[in-house]
Amino acid sequence: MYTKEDLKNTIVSELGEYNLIVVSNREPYIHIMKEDKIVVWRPTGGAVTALDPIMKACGGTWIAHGSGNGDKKVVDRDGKIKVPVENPRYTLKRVWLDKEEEKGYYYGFANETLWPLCHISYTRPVFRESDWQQYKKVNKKFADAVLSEINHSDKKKTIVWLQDFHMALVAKYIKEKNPHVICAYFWHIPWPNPEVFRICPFRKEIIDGILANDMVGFHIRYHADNFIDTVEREVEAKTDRERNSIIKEGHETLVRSFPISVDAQDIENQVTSKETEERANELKKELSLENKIIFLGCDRIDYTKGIPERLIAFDKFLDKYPQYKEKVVFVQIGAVSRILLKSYANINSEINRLVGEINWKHSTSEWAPIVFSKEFIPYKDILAFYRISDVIVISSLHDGMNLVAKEYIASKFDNKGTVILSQFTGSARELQEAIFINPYNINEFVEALKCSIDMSAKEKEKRMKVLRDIVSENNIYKWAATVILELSKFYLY
Ligand code: GDG
Repeated sequence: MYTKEDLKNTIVSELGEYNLIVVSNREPYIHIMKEDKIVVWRPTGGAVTALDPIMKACGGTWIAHGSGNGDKKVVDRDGKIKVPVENPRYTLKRVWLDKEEEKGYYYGFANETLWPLCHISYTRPVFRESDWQQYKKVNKKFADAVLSEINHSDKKKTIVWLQDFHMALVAKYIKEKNPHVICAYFWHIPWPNPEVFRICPFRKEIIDGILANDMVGFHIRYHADNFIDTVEREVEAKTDRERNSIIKEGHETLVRSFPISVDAQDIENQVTSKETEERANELKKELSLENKIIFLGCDRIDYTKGIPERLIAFDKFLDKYPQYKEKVVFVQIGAVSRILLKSYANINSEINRLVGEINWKHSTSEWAPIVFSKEFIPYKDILAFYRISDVIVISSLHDGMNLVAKEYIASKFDNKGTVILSQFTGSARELQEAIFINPYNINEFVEALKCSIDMSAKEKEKRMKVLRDIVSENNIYKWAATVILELSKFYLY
């Protein structure tokens, strides 16, 4: 199994002295004011969950939007703080955005344009010129924050590692001022085919911005190929399918796939701790889950995650197999996100309505079929829920990877537990021992729920063992090392 020490050794042997700068919109730690006290939160979201262990292992600087109402109170003059606060391992540098910037760049262009454009879930993207202008302005701000770090970084090699669809133009702005900086970009969501992407009025500038990077990564080969196809269709550039690279105006961008993962060992350690065991027992009692078959859904509340589809399938399952009434419970957890947007307010109302209707329809004096929590839950509690649940249900309509699937597998230290997984997630490519569903096919979904109960204990254990081997072998440290090894090729020139 690849460890954090192996990752450190790989970096030192490949790059020697280095200065790693990660840039993302979301910060890994948020300081929140609560009744005159400042508390630290770990925000929801896949990219942050994946990168924090890497930064803890490698050190460096993480530049992100300071979005907490206590954030300014704890940083130094440069907006910096060492994190994690209790055991500092790297520097978090916060970039401040005003309301107009946040509205246009984050809510508008990132979440109402790029997110629906790249996910095939039939939510129409919105194209506003004003959002695009704010997106460009904020990307410049992030580029300036990076450049100011490089000036201070003496002779070390600098690697800038940009994260996700919020940062499409940052490499371009960096390279305009300092062409020698190595920039890598990881796009955490799907890249659609050219037919879908071509409706975006700003597509050529977006592609130009991305091609300023020396390497661009996607979770799966399919999305990388979609990107190359889009480039071929939209801009004048030479694509090399052998090398999987694109050359534009003499600059080469490698296009690669790196399936992201989790810190499997750390998850297992936390799940098997006394503390999690106790919390798991408490939750079972509090929520009347003792002696029940527990289905679990855990997602940021988002219209791409297929939450209504899974509730409807569960409703139909109870209609078709009433013998399971009072024997099963569906626990749906995960925090509300991007709630200021209409599409997210709508999905929230729809989920609330469905939970209300299904519970009303099937509940008895002793039992309600669905337990629903949309509060932000501490990560320790998420792990406790993984521990007590029999089946994880992942029904995304489209998902770059889906880390919940991998977290759940990593948590099943006793090889008990079953994964129902949408075929439209990136993780479906690796996790072949899951029970696959097409979330749009409700009848098939109902049978998958039934199958996850009926499957023999021996078969479940056999499948979980294989899944656990995959996740522990291809963990987050191996993922980062693979990226670094690819990047290190630049230093050979
Ligand atoms: C994007 C891509 C890709 C959820 N609710 C709470 C909470 N979570 C945590 C989960 C998990 C993370 O959020 C969700 O990760 P996913 O990967 O499932 O999904 P996205 O947020 O959409 O992530 C995705 C990922 O980036 C990484 O590249 O896999 O395809 O869409 O870690 O546990 N965490 C806490 N409270 C909650 O209420 N603490």
